[in-house]
Amino acid sequence: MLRARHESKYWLRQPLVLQQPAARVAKMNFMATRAPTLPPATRPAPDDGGAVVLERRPEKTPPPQMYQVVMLNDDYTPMEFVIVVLQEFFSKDRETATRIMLKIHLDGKGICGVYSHDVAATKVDQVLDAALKAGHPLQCVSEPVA
Ligand code: TYC
Repeated sequence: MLRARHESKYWLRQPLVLQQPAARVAKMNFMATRAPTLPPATRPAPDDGGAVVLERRPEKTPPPQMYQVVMLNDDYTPMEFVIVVLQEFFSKDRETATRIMLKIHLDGKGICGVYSHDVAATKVDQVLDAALKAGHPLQCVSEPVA
């Protein structure tokens, strides 16, 4: 049977902009009576019973491995040179530098500071470079902190 346009069940399918003003209003009124549909992303899957799946959060990044710069004793490097090196490259005040130097002198080695890998390597380079230039056999190494 041939129906008038407004009787057709397809009349609402036309794009809203193409419809006559009265049809647009009728469609808007009609839509206002419908329950809003959820967007697909938030609509629960039909067969999951509304279950919520929590995603496992990735593990926290572990703190970076730290390295201690250890200075070694020898019989030739002057105490004063070691104190100045500790002040200059390890930012120690005179008193702390003297205490560390004496500890190294007595124990054979001592920790100058703890740093990230690259910073520790740079400190070692600076000490060895200064010792070499001054003609002292002062040695130091960097080692991972347990
Ligand atoms: N033992 C050295 C001396 O008697 C002093 C010294 C201290 C050298 C610490 C090295 O890392 C060192 N002159």
